[in-house]
Amino acid sequence: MSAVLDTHGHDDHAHHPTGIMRWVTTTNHKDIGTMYLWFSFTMFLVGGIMALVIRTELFAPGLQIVDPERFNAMTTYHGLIMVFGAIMPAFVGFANWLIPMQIGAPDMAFPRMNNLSFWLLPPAALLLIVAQFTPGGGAGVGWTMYAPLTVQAPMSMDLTIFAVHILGASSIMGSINIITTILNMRAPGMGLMRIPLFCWTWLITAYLLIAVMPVLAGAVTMTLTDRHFGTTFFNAAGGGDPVLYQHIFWFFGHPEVYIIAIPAFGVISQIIPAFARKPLFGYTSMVYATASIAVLSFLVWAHHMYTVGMPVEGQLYFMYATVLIAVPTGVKVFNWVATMWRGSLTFETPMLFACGFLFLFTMGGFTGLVLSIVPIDVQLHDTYYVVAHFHYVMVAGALFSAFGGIYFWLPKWTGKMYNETLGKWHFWLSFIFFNMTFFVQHFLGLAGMPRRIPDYSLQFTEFNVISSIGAWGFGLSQLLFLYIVVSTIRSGKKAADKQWDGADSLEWTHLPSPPPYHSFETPPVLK
Ligand code: CA
Ligand code: CU1
Repeated sequence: MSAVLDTHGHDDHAHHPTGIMRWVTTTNHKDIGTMYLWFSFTMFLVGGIMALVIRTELFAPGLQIVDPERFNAMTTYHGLIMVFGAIMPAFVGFANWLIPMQIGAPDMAFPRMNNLSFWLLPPAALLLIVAQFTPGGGAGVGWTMYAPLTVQAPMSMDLTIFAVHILGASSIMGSINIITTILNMRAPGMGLMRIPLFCWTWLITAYLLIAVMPVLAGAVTMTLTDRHFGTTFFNAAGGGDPVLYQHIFWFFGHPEVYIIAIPAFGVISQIIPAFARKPLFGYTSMVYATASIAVLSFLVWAHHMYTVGMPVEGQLYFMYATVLIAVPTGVKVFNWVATMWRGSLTFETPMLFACGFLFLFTMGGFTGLVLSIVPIDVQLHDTYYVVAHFHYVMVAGALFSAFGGIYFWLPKWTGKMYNETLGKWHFWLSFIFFNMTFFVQHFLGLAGMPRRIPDYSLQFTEFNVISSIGAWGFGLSQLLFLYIVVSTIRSGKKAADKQWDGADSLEWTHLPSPPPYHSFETPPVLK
């Protein structure tokens, strides 16, 4: 008998689970990364269907397909599912796949905890979906779950609170894993200022998550005790204050925006150098700019609540602090453009998504600046302008970055090459339909159409029709993405040994020495 016995005397090979049990019990960072990415895509479709319910109702004034309660539940769970189920897990998937490979570690620091981090997600997602079908329907409280409405919401609110707790626990465990891996498991000789920028962005994001997820947990726990245990944290009649909820929520909520955006910055910072055939411009300033954005993100939360009746000094402080974030963000955009400057640019699908990101995310940043100005925000607060703004940040920012990253690393992950023509189709369809959906919403907001409303006045009809057609186009375009990925896995052509000429920030692991500065030493030349 030649079986390999492990330290407990077990036959290692005999106990290797196969089939579904392989995925349930896996501690391999690549398996877990893959599961995160597929989970994320599934939630993207679920949240997307909810978005299409919203946009279909808004195709015409008057009520056609859903009642107002259902509509409000749709906006709520669309937001929660997209933020916590689709975007965040997508970037944790990238972290699992890339961080160990980029720093030369055999796996994540705590592989079993890594497994648990992932497997907490499906039950939480299930709670958010099942909430729609509980007595009273989904809670139409908005993804921000503002008090005092949450205190009166139906029992689905309790499912939602439990889901948020589970998601938070998962994020915190994932963050502990990422921080420990990056700080302790780098290849010998690899200083922190030599790790690929994607690792830096996740290191910073993980600290943000550990700082703010407990704050969100606190906010929803106080909501829970207000609902069931007679406390009055958010009830003025008992000495509490509903505005307190908003302060706590946005102390989590604003850093959350950067928890989503910063790993997206990391992916873009890996893609652009590869297709410009130049090292990343200003690596050090990128690291410091990212860290500054993270620190500033804790100091601006009340720009979401200018209209609650805060003193003008408070409004001024939060306005100036918010505007300050444009400085490090400008540094990053400058560095990305400078990386492209005089490079030998080519525009394969990952680069198209990176450029789409750069253009549209910057636009979302500018409308954010517009909203940071108090007198303007007082006019635009809770209008479709805000909806347009944050969808430029979330969809054209985070989602386009994730698409770019998937096309960029798919050859490495699967050993197969996707269909470049179809990839470009996916980009252009997404780009055009995204703008068709959301650009017009700026005009709706400026004209005064409120957000989270199932019906609207006649004068808003034309732009809503355009937006709804755009949304269906965008949604259907994502089926093309699914087809591209599945057909790559099943029948894609074999990828080149060094796809993107080895500039995918992972190739250094074939070398005997630690990775060169900026991911690669000499700019690779395309044949
Ligand atoms: Ca309607
Ligand atoms: Cu904010």
